[in-house]
Amino acid sequence: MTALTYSSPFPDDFLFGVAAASAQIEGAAFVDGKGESIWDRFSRTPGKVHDGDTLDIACDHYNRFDEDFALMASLGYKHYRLSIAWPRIYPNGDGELNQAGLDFYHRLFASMKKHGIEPWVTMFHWDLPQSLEDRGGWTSRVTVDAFARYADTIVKAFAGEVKHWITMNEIRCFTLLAYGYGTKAPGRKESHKVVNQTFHHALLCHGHGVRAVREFGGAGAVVGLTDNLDVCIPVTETPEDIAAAKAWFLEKNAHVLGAMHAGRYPADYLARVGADAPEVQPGDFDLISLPTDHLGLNIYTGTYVRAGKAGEWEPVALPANYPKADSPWLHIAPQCIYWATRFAAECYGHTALYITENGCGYNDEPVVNGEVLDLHRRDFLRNHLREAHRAISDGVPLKGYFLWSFIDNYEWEDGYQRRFGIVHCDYETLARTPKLSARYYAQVIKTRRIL
Ligand code: GBH
Repeated sequence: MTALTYSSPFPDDFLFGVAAASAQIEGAAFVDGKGESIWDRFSRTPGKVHDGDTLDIACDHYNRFDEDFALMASLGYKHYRLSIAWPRIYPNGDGELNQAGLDFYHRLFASMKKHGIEPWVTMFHWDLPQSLEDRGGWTSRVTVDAFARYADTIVKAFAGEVKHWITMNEIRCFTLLAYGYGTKAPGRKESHKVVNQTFHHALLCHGHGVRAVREFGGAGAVVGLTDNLDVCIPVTETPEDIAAAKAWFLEKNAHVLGAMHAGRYPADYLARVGADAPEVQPGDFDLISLPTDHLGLNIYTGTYVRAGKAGEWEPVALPANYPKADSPWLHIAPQCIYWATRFAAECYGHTALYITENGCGYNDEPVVNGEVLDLHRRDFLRNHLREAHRAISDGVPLKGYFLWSFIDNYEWEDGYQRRFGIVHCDYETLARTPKLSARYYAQVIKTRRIL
C-alpha cells in the first residue's frame, strides 16, 4: 500500500520563502552614516508607537545577519525577501551617497550567497529618509526624483548580487494610512486630494524602479510591485456571489493595480474622486505602466462580499466574535489567498504571482524549555497554504509564497509587543529560537506537501 499524504506536492517551480524588512529587523538605526528615517522620528513622537518602542536595536540583524542566514539555511529556507534601507544609502534621501551603506548590503548578500539563500529585494519598505519628509515627503515630486536616483544607485550597485526586485511595499500603507489616517509615519492627516496625490507619486516611483532594473539590472533580472490589494471573498461560491466579489475587487483596486494595468486612471475611479483626482503630468503613465515580470501580493485577510438585491456587490460585516489574531485587523479568513490570487490573475492578466507576505501576529509566546508552541500560527500557515495549493490546482499562476515573518520584529505602531515571527526573538538577550511553526514550515518545504 502506498503511504497516504494529505496533499499532492506543490509544483516543482513553486518556491517557499520568508520575508522581513530593513527597518523592522536591522537596528543600527544611527550606525555607519545611516540617516534618520520617518519611523525613527515617528517612534520618538510621544503616543505614536506602543510603549514608545524605537527601531534602534530591533533584532540587531545588522550585526547578526550571518547567524540569521545560517539559521535560515539550517531550516531549509532558500528564498528571503528583504528590503534596503534608503537612509543607509542616501542619508538625506538625495544628496551625498553613503558608501558604508552599500558596503553593508554587499556583506549581507555575500553571506546569503554563502548560505545558499536567494535574495528578493524590495527597494522601499516604508523607511523614507526624514530629510525628504521635511521637503514634503510623498506629497511632493521631490521624493519621486530622489527615488529615481536611489533606485538607479542600488540596482547598479547590486546587479551582480540581486536578480529579483520588488519596487515598493504596500503603497496604501505609506500613503493612505500615513498621510490620510495618520496611524503610520509621518502621521499626517491630509485631504483626499493630497492623499490621492501621494498614491500617484508612489506609482511613479514604482515605474522608476522598473525602469532602473531594465536599464541597469543586467541579464535575467526581474521586477514587479508588491501590493496589499483589497481582498474579498465571495460568501458562497456561486456565480452570483463570485461576480459580485469580482466587481468589488475591481472597484477597490482601481487606483493602484487598475491604473497600472490600464495605463491610466480608470474612468469609474476618476468619476468617484471627482475634483480630488491626482494631478498627472505628461509621460507619467508611460512609467507607471511599464511591463513587469511578476506581481507580489501581501495577503492577510479579506472582506466577505455577496450579490446584493439589485445584483451589485454587498459587503457582509463580520460578527463581533469572528476569529482574529492579536492584530485587531487580522481576521482569519484563509480563502483570502485563493480569491486574491485568482482575481488578480483574471483581472490583470498576470502570468507570475507571488504571495510576498502572509502571516499572523500574536502577543504572548514565551519560550518554555527551549520551545515556542505556536499552534495558532502553525494552523494559520497550514490553512493558508491549502488555499494557495487550491489556487494552483485551479490554474492560477501562483509561483511562490513568502511567509511573514522570518523572525519577530518591530511591528510598526504596535512595537515589539506584536510577534509575527516563526523564529522567536528575545528582545533582552537577542537570542533566536525557532518556534514550532518554523519547524513545521521546514517540513513542508522539504516534502513540498502540506503536512
Ligand atoms: C504588512 O502590512 C507589512 O508589509 C509588514 O511590514 C508588516 O509587519 C506586516 O504586514 C504585518 O502587519 O488601519 O484598520 O486600515 C500589513 C498590512 C494593512 C496591516 C493595513 C494593517 C491597517 C488596518 N496592513 N492594516 S486599518
